[in-house]
Parts: sequence; structure tokens; C-alpha cells
Amino acid sequence: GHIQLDPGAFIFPGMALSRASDLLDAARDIVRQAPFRHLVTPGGHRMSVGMTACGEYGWTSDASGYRYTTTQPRNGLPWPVLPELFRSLVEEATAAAGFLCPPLQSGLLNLYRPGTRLSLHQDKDEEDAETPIVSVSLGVAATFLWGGLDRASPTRRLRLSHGDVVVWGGPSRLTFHGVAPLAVSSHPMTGDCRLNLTFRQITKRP
Ligand code: MD3
Ligand code: FE
Repeated sequence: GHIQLDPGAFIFPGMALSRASDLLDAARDIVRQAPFRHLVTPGGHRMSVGMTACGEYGWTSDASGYRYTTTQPRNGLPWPVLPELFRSLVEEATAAAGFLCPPLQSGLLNLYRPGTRLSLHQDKDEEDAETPIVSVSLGVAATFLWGGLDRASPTRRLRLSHGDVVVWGGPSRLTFHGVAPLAVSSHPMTGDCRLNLTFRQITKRP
């Protein structure tokens, strides 16, 4: 079963559970090729989230702004290939939410350690704002902040646990969201960390 959070936003509790250890293995393989980095925002703040990517496009931030690149800024190499296991989970999740999506272009990997947070933001660096975003939570559970279409809208707090998959599409695609500082806790598969995978379409579809 699923929970509809808002129009277009669907949580599938535990959808990735049976695949969690394979997803983590695939993530480790990506991290070997493209290590986590703490990006600096255009405002000069070092992000507490460790980030890397796979697929055609990866997200980058530096003094000149936020953008998607087809190569890793640190070495000019392409981002690691988006694993088939990720692709099939995304296809399954979007179909279950009632969206028909060709394969998504980018897989972002976000690493949270105790105290890591992600302040309230909108995802609007993608040219395509129609295709849903899919997220997969692994390891230590986090408190997710779910706001509205204005920064000042009230936020709801919801728990995202190991194996949960969420599809964020339609009117929810541009909702403000964030993650509260990760608690000190432990998960058998990830120790004190949380790994979040998000999948997106970057360029407009023809
Ligand atoms: C709702 N990541 O990478 S995943 C991000 O847990 C990001 O790492 C968080 O926000 C994380 O940009 C939240 C859930 C999520 C991701 C993207 C969204 C929710 C979203 C885009 C639009 C609306
Ligand atoms: Fe986001």
C-alpha cells in the first residue's frame, strides 16, 4: 500500500526493503568511482550533506552557482553509469504512482551523518519540472520537512525510514522541502549514516 501525502506525492513504505543491500552495494561501487564531496553553495557555505551522482548528469554547486554537469568537476570523467537496479526501482515506483516515465537521467546520492541537515529548498535546477522525482531512503531514519509552494508555508514533519520510496510529481514537484539534523542512531546496514538516492529528469523531453 501507499500513502498519498499531497496531490502527486506518494510514499511507498518499504518498497525498496528487499533490495536494500543490493542498492547499497551499487551505491558503494558508485562512490568508489565518484567519492562524496561537501559542495560549497554560491553563498560560501559548505554543505553538511556529502554528495555524488551517477547517470548522464550530476548536480554541482560552487561559487558561481548550482548546475548539472555531464562530467565530474574534480577530474573531468563522466559520472558513473546509473545501475540497472536503480533504473528498475524507479520504473516500478513511478508506475505505481500512476506516472509513465522513460528512464530518468540523473541519480543523486546524499550521505547524512549525525547532525547532517538539508535546509528548506525547492528543486528547480532541472529544465524539466514535469517529470516526477523519485527518492529512496536507506539506513538511519530521518525527519523530512514538507512545506508548500512558498518558503513561508507551514511545514509538516514526516519520518523517512530504511527502504521507503517516495515519488514527487505533479503539483508537488516544486514544493519546499528539507531534512532535519540526523539523529545519532545506528542501522545494521549503514552504521550511523543515512543514504538518500534521488532520481530526476534534467533536460526537457522532446
Ligand atoms: C520533493 N534530498 O536531493 S529526498 C535533494 O533526503 C533532497 O536527501 C532530500 O531534497 C534527502 O534535493 C529529500 C526527497 C525529495 C527529493 C526531491 C524533491 C523530495 C522532493 C523534489 C521536489 C519535491
Ligand atoms: Fe531537494
